[in-house]
Amino acid sequence: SSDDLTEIENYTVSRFAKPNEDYFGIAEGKNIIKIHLESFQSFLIDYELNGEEVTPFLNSLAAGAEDMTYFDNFFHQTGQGKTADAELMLDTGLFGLPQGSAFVTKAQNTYQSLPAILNQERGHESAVLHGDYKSFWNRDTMYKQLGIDQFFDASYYDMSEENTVNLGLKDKPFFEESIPMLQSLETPFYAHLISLTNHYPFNLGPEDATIERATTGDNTVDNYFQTARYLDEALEQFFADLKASGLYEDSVIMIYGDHNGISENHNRAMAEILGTEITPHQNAQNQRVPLLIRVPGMEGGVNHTYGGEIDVMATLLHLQGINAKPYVQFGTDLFSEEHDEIVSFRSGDYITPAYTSVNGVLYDTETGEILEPTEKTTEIQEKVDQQLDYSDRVLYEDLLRFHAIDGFEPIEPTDYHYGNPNK
Ligand code: GP9
Ligand code: MN
Repeated sequence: SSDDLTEIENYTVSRFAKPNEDYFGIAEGKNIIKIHLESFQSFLIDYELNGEEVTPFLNSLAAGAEDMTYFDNFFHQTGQGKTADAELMLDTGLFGLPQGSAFVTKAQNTYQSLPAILNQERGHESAVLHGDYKSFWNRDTMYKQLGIDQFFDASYYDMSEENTVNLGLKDKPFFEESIPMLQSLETPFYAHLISLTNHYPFNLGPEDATIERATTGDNTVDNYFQTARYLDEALEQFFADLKASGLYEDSVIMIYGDHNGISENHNRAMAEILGTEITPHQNAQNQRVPLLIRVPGMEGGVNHTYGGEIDVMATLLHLQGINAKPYVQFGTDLFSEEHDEIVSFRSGDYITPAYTSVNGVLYDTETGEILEPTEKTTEIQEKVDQQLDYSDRVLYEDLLRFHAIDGFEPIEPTDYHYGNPNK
């Protein structure tokens, strides 16, 4: 009911983290190029396999090249919806559901999404680019609900057999063929490129493999390094192409890993890879995924702030000089002094700079030592439960229907069409 909305709105307003003055509006009117690194975990950054860097290009970015800011304590917060949950969090500031995927079951809801806000407040044209067909994961329906202007799906790409592996289009042709599509957008634009090759089962033909497989004997883990390297090379070429096309200079570039690629079923092999036993505490640490942001005019470097996918929307809004406060969303700006460093996992587990909680067992985040609960940690757990519960209620009760925001026009899904005119 609208009373529920009022309660939740009071909560999001009270939790609002006010923008950092140094960065508020620093990217106003700039393009945003958002790059989704499929199944990419942060342990790959600076990891050496047989003395060789796996992802040399991403490593250079993580070290501050191209003025990138690298968040090395950033976590995915996805549930069963995986990719779709990551997309949902980044574009709405709402958590995925405890079961199933909101992209499938809540694709008729009302949303007040990042692409729509950017469009209305700053004139951004929004686009998603991805090498699978549009109905996969119900994207075509959900994207209309999110107000995404253009959806360049597989029908816009060369999907010939030599161009595809795992779930769809290979990353190299994907990024290469995406350049003219980006150039066709009105500026400023908000473009979301979703990579695909680094996806389970991480197959890659010998013609594309430029690093040896690992040798743990676990196929999934052993393959993972080859597809991660392939993605790294695709990305390096994409940066070069963005520069050559003139799109690079005036764009915010944001890169993120959507979720883990290696599940707990592979703990034995992962222990060998990381040289440490995969305890529940260690497994929680392994849910780090990279977040890198390059903002023209902002100096790069490593930022150790704890945060997660839910925080990206508020961060991007503030960089554009749009106050996140009126929106019912559950993240806080990563650059804000008041940013909340409690990272809620979808399971109700959590991680903070001091504590890691898994299945009700409390650990010291730094050392992994088991700790006794305190008043403080009970309070953190309550906050985590509250946040997830409120977010779920927004989705289950479709509460944003009742949420009027001054100056924000509700999204009209029938205004959006994704047919490829050339097909
Ligand atoms: C589907 C792709 C993968 O197009 O984005 O989804 P996932 O299996 O990672 O949820
Ligand atoms: Mn995914």
